[in-house]
Amino acid sequence: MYSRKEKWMKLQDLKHAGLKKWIDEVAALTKPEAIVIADGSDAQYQQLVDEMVASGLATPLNPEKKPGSIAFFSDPSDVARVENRTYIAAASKEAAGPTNNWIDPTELKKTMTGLYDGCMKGRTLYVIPFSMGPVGSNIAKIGVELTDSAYVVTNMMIMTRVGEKVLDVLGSDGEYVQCLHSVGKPLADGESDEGKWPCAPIEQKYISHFPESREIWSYGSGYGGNALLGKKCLALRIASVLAKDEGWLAEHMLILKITNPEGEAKYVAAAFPSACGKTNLAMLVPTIPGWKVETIGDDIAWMKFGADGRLYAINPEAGFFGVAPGTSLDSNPNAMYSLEKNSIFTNCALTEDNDVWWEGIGYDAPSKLTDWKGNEWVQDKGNKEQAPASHPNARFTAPASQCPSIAPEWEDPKGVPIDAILFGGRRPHTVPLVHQARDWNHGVFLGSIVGSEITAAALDLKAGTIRRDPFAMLPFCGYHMGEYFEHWINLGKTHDQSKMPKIFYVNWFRKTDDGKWLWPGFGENSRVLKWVFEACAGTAKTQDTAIGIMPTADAIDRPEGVSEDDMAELLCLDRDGWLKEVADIRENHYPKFGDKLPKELADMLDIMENNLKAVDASASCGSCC
Ligand code: OXD
Ligand code: MN
Repeated sequence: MYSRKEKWMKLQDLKHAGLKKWIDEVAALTKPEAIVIADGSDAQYQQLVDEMVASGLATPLNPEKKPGSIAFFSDPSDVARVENRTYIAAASKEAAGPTNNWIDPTELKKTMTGLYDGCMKGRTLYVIPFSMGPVGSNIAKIGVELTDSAYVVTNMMIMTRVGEKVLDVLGSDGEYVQCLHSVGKPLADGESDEGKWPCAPIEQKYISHFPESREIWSYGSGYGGNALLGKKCLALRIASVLAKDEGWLAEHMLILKITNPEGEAKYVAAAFPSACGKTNLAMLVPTIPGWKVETIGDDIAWMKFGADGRLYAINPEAGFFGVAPGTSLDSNPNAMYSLEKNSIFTNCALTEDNDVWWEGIGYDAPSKLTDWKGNEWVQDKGNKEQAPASHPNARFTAPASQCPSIAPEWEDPKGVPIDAILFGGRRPHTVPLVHQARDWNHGVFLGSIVGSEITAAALDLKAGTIRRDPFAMLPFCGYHMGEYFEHWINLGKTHDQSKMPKIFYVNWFRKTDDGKWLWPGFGENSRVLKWVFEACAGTAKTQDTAIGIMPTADAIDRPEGVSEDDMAELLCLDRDGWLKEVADIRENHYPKFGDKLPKELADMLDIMENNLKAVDASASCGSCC
């Protein structure tokens, strides 16, 4: 047993007795044919790639167009995170809260142990020691993922710091988060999954988190957030529990650095629900002369208080797992340059000369393509019903170090001091381009009411309705969301608020009544970031309003194509719209959290309502709303 691939580090070389024991237990249960320890070396990465290419699972891309890169095509049923099969198996249902799926942990472990039994027969068990955050940073955490997917190993090698350097920090008894993963679908005797993307049927998929024991067990999916367990599972769901217990924050936030023409820099963290352009904002190219934006991270921020009372953030990841469709040299040139080489593409379309193509890449499809399902695909521009060539959730996995806008300090182990936190979502009406919270609790209130418009009918919601996603954490909080709000409120009570980040709510997605965008977005969002910068520096032109601090009408430079009237509409106080918002929060949103809703937030809602009612209805926003 375990005789294959002996040239890599061996099990007996591991110094950590607890880790060795766990690997032995998992191997005894899952019965792999071999065990390989991921050492993080280029040679091992290349060997895994070569094996996946040889088996037909990976397609090598044209070395002249995408050097060092490969493409994968998943099973058509395994294309995204599966929220309805994602569980927070806390000791009680109450601890998981009303917004998470829950199964009793003992029962869930029993079910999953049954599924794991023998599931790796004929396959290799890979051991991936990884660090979320720069190795050795006091904000970083170590995890070890055991998986039977080489696709997962290569993606984890880009997305996290993997290998011997991590084992060195772990030493002989260091703490780590156990992450167990199998693609599922055990092989029958004599069967091989060469070239196939194995996965289990939906009812056998489980993405399970055991917050008390800090364990992750994932079964049945090989895709993204279900399988790369350092990302959403560890860095958000488990880390949010650690953060609550240890007094810090694990958030679904990008981190960027903005520098003014005088060379002064501020650091901004920003939370938006999925598919609201976090990667684009993190890599924005400013349109205002003299200003510079650099990237620290595009998806997750871990923030801890420093000795000076400020909140310091690291990006726990080392790569980008970005949505490909819509990414182009226009929408996000820095992402396009990041993925030029050494990248992994999943479910993109393939050109005849082995390059990738996706909808919204910025140029027409070449005459013939292979779509993500492996079928020949010829673009039919007149046909709006034509199925896309790449899956809408097709992804690129690219090293962050290849991003031209990456900030030199992106791997600073002590993190960067955060000056501003932004919340936002897709809100075609009501919510202005930007407003600022009056204080910390008001900021927590703004985070708690984040929502985004459903653009196409999804789940049980009708298109056009607002799906609340507080702090953009609803799918990612590992405990009761009411307690999560409380944790944020408590940080404001126990720390010097004058040193804490200022909090803002932004909305790039305002539309006119006939459905046109009021704000151009993308690089032009730098104009809003400039106002945020000035608000942090105390130099912004501001006015106090019923909903918080807002820019004066002339405070934000107008981009080309945005008229004075458009700007007035973007910055108006829509009294009636906000009163409807208050009613929706009161009736439909806050009651979900029951008696765990902090009183401070209920009070904020009352204050906002009273403020709005005191506004003269006829004078609230002239004719624009
Ligand atoms: C992601 C998400 O993939 O938020 O980052 O869904
Ligand atoms: Mn995300």
